[in-house]
Amino acid sequence: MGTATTLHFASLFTPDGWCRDARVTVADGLVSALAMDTPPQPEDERHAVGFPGMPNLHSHAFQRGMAGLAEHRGQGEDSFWTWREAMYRFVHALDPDTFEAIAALAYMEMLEAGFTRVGEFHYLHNAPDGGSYDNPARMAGALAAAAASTGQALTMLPVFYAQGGFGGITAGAQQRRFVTDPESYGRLLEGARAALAGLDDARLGIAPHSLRAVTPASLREVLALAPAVPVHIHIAEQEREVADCRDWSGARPVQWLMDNADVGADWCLVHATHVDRSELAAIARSKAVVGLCPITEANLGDGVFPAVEALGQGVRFGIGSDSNVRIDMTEELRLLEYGQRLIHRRRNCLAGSEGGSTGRVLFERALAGGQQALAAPSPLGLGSTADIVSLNADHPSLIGRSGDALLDGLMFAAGQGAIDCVWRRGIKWVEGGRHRNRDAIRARYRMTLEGLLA
Ligand code: NGQ
Ligand code: ZN
Repeated sequence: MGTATTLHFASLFTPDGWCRDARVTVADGLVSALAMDTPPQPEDERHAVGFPGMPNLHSHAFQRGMAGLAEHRGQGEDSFWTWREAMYRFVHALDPDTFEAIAALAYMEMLEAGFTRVGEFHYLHNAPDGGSYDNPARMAGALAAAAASTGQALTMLPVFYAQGGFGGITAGAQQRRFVTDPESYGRLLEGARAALAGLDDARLGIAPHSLRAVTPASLREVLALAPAVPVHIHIAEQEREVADCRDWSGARPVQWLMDNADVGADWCLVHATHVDRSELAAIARSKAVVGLCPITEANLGDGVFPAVEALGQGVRFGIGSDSNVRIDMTEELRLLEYGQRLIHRRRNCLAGSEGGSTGRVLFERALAGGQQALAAPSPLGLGSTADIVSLNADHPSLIGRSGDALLDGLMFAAGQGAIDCVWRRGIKWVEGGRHRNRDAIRARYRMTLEGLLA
């Protein structure tokens, strides 16, 4: 047993609400005692405001390396689909080493942003010629290494990708690094499990890429390979995808999924942007989590998720940084609310009942949804990993605030700049807003990008 340390927070936000004078004792990375209304003891490390780290339920870490590189007009109209072409070109150049260097930067920035677990929707499995690496989980291993060197907790979601589009269209040359069949996918899962074996708090799930990329039969086979683990899928992100799904099946994507798979609380429907009322009701009944990625959905021109209707129906949600064009927890939640304000021309759209704080509702819902979707330990529970964020209470946008007004101030005024320390499994990886390995991780990233973009 290592020695225990105790953190004292004048204000601590927990899933049960705000607590004053909270002492959190951490032993071997886990919360071993929690006491409220207790003044600080001389040996305590003192902080003003703390809250649980936020899960980031959807990331493609490598896309951090192309952030901002697809913001100029091409020929004709730019869209999600033209962005995807640029992404495919970038992906082609990556190898295990460059992949790891980019992921390390992304995972470090996630910690600095207050994200203490990432759901990595990982599909870059194969070598550039489309053949499997000697170890089929070679690239998954690179992600595990990035998680280890940054302290980030990882829920690895190896992706199953079988076809280029609805109706059995063969995957194109640009997609060959993603493709497996159900049998080789089974080996990949085994390899990924081995890659995670030495990593603290890692979880493994599965991820059929999208209804576009799987056949009904292969989807069933893959779901049967790994029962009782998180299942993540991209769904109904683009209007063209909805139209193609209807042409193929007669049903909208979410409707098709609900009719053809046993969608329950272990599922995460990523985006689910284009859903109608009955689809929202079905998602609510299923207890599945919707994985919202507001910054990426804005960047890619996907559309706006009907969040007011969804929350009204009791749909669960979490947030993800997806393309990692920006890595900012507060910005994701703020943009989720602002999209609704712009559409409905009202304020505090997602605050719930009268008197509700928008910052608090967004924060606590995303915390619960992210935890569920990533099979994460309960935030700040006894015996859970000590994954905690503290704020710099001297930030101008936080001065004089207490309780929910701190979350409103963080989300709408201060932004990520107010984050002071981040503990992951009891280790203070971020202090004064800086990750302890920032210089080395940035230096490696710089060399990597200079090589890739040369
Ligand atoms: C992805 N990203 O897998 O990275 C996708 C693009 C696709 C988003 N959907 C590729 N945001 O969906 O076919
Ligand atoms: Zn995605």
